Amino acid sequence: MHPSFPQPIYVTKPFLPSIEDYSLGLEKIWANAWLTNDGPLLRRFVAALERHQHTTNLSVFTNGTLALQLALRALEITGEVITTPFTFVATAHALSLCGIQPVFADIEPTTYTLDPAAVEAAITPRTTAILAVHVYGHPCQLHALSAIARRHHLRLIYDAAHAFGVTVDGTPISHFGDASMFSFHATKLFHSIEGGMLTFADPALLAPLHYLRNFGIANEVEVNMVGTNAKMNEFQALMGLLVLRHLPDIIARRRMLTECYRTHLAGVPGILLPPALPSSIEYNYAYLPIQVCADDCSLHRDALYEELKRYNIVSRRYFYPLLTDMTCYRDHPTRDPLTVARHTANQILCLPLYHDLSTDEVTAICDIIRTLVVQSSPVTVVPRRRRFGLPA
Ligand code: T4K
Repeated sequence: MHPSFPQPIYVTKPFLPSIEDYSLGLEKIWANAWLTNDGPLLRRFVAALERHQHTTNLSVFTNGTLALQLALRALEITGEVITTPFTFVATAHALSLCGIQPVFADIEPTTYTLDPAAVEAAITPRTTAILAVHVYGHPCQLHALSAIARRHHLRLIYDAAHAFGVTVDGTPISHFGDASMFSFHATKLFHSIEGGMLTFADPALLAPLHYLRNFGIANEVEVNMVGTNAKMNEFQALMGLLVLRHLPDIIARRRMLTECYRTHLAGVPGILLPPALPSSIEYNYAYLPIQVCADDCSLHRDALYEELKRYNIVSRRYFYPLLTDMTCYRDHPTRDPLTVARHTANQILCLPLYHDLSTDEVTAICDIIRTLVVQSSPVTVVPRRRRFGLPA
């Protein structure tokens, strides 16, 4: 049997540039004595992001959640917004905090993104927008969602928290929809410690977003609108600038580790990986989700999650429970039975994936999973028909 890891292997670990490079940047911050409020590093970071994203229609914020709230404010979204229950809670919280009612619709079984048919079925006269999530960096059905939005005169906003670096037919994913929010949190493949970015189709949003993230201040004596404090500081911008330089290496490394997982988990009964994305999509390998199908291997996802912890492997059940099962959304009226989302949330498990992870560690994690699945089989596997009281 494989020994447990001496140190915890977490689901993720932030990529860190060299401490020498960060220290050089700190010296500049010290010399400038300018720590936040549109400082020189922030401006350089924005310029670098504009080059990377091929657009000047972007704005950066102190985190992704505030960025999303301010996108909703700038686009003047009200009423009901259709979104997914299979996401991090911040997606729905951004709506709720803006006084908007989230309406949850079901997802697709392979990419786990919103099912366009479910979105269309959820539209009511109060619907004003769709807030779709490129969960794990998997692009949503961009064309189908955009057609629905056009047909019903709805805004289309993407929570692209996981999707930095993804392109579709060579176009950065930030170019789709009315606005997209990217999270630069430390747990993301690209990060600025904390941070967020909005990209948007209408250049007229640049000015209101600029005001909204800085209390609505226009100048020393003018406050244009009720804004908040969502500014990114110089330390965050410095980290973002340095990590951005390494992005191609980061993605290449994650791709290699993902392929290693795919090779070593192939044929393990009951362990499913999402199918590879079409070649038109340049993926960022943001997460390594597997589905644990107890019907095929007898080991329930939660048992595997607990067993892995005994080996010091700290996987995560992103995104379980469904938002609709959380206390704060439990009493929320939901018309859709959310069959696929519920099934997925009960089977999903995200395995460790980060730059510093070695292929030996990936191989060991896969060996441990294979052993656990095989070990559990003779004791607990009950043929499906017997479990349901049917003759074998
Ligand atoms: N929309 C979506 C779809 C999102 O996934 C998120 C954030 C947002 C919106 C909101 O964006 P932000 O406002 O956060 O920019 C983490 C992150 O905190 C959160 O940003 C992220 N999604 C979510 C999916 O994951 P937790 O509660 O799982 O984080 P935590 O602290 O348990 O960290 C996970 C693992 O990462 C730890 O086990 C160890 C490792 N870790 C973490 C940190 C913070 C490190 O090794 N070093 C670190 O500094 O939420």
